[in-house]
Amino acid sequence: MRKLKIIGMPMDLGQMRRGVDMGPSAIRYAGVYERLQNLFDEIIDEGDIPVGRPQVEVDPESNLRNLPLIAEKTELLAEKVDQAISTGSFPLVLGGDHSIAIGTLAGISKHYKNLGVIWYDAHGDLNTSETSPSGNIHGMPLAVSMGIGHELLVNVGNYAPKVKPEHIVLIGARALDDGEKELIKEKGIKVFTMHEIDLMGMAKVMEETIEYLKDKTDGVHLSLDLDGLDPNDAPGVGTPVIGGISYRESHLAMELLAESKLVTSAEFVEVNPILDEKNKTATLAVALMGSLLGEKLL
Ligand code: HAR
Ligand code: MN
Ligand code: MN
Ligand code: MN
Repeated sequence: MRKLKIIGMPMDLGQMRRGVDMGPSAIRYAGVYERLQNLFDEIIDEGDIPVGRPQVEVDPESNLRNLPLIAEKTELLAEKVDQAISTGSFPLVLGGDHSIAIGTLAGISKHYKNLGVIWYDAHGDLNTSETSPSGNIHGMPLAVSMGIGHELLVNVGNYAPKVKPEHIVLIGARALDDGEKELIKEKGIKVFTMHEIDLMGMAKVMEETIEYLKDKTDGVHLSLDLDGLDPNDAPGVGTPVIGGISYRESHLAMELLAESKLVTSAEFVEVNPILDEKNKTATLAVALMGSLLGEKLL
């Protein structure tokens, strides 16, 4: 029996622009349940993790914004995601800014010895408090999940690391900070920047991604930041970067992942309905979920 659990994580604490907390609502409003209904025997919408509306505060020591709150709330998400997997469901997490991935990965990774992660994003999200230009934790979750970063974040779920550098693939990168570039080189992380996507085409990029992960991982998490797509297709994001992955390339990527049957969990993050045009970005997210989870054109 194929089961799906939808988990909303309305958290906007990892960055400065409000509105991304409404992402889960916008995605539900765009019809996520209806779109996926026929692809599963059972879909349970777990509702949203209670995040609350605290003041933005900067930790004086580490310069990290909302540090203790993000650690506390991602812990709640980790528990929910863990439960979903324990009950045999595919967890689909709706963000929220990308800092939620700290919780998602903490909930998932304990179920896999060698979890693969596909990070579909304009950014690397590989900063630490030392390399971050902003102090925004949504620029850090991938480093945190490798065990690099503030201990409060690294130890969410009470274990670290969640993922090994050789099990990560970045797709769509085009705005990497210097410290992130260094970390990528130091750890030998596989990256398909926009340059490779232009040069090789998305079909080849996905073929190589799947080939790279399939034998060495026992599960693969897709962490899809909508800003990986071009802002023309996905305008409702807090940190748009021009020159991104197209609507069609993204559908192809999702379709090839569906065909590979590798993906065991997913999250769609950074949908900001305040910045969007008539819920275009949430609607796009739902369409991509359809392709990822097995919808066919014919
Ligand atoms: N790299 C920049 C920083 O650390 C910008 C991060 C931007 N954001 C995201 N994550 N949306 O992918 O602040
Ligand atoms: Mn049904
Ligand atoms: Mn991101
Ligand atoms: Mn991003």
